[in-house]
Amino acid sequence: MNKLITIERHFVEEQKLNPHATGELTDLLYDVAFAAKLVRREVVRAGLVDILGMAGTTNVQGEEVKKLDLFANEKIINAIGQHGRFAIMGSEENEGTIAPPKNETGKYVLLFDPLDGSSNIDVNVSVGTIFSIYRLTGDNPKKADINDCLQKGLQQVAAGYVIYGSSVVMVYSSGHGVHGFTYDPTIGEFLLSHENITTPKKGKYYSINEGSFHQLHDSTINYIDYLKEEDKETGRPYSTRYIGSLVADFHRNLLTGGIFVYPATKKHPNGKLRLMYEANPLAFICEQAGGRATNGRERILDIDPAELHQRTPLYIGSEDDVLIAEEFEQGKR
Ligand code: AHM
Ligand code: MG
Repeated sequence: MNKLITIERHFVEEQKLNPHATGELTDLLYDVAFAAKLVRREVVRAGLVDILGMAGTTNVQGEEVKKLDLFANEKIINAIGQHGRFAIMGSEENEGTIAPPKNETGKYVLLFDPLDGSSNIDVNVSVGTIFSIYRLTGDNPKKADINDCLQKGLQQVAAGYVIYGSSVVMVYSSGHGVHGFTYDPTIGEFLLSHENITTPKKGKYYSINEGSFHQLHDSTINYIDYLKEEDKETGRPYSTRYIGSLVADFHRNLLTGGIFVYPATKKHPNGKLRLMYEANPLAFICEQAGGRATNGRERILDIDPAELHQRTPLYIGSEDDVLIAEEFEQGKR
């Protein structure tokens, strides 16, 4: 029988790879995994909202029923906040930064998107939580401020996501490869199921929202045309896969190979996705798995952020596929 390795055990083993580790990162990752379990509990009951009470109304216990993404945000802030194992946090759902409880503070910065793909919640399609962890830039946690959040993705010490799908899977990297854990609801644990994930150099899927065809620039249209052409040698045409939940689209492509593109469009000149909450953590995971992530011109992890909620175009996935997409984006093809 295979050894059963819980995610907590894995965090501890990874910590041993760093002789200077104090255990603080391990504790914070543990809190993130715990928060994910709380979010999962609600996500799997999402379909019951109609029976138990609509979002925005009062449920049978007399409590206000929250929209699931706001609920997830609150759960994560509370679950992680109660231990104060961070110096400052930022959430896609909060305008400004979030401070730890008084007298509690750690040395890490946590940025997260509590429930990404929210348009899919009501129709039973996969959604996800994405997170990103940085070290403080200075050594006084009491002085943590927005500048600690605005670091290049390159500075991430860990990142990951949880996909609430046909099974619930948490994928993370702390710089020693990418590992995936599947949740076993009968024992309430995430168990190691995907050790050392590497993404294929080239894939057969492309994920772009072609519904926005008339908003796309010619460079993107040319690229899509290229993917649809028949050519045995390069494995074309590619198949389309687009769920509309970044975590789900990314996770599939990570395992099977392929490319996800959310380009700059006429409607979204800077793309739609957020650099700090979506692009950076997934770029970190993707690179750790041997893939590539850029904005079409520049490596995502090299972008110097100016704002917490800044958007970026995103080309992410198998290295060969992203390289070709960049050539189109830059007018070289
Ligand atoms: P959200 O943060 O409001 O959920 O939006 C992010 C989502 C991503 O999960 C997904 O890749 C993208 O928006 C889909 O956008 P579109 O519907 O424009 O294709
Ligand atoms: Mg999002």
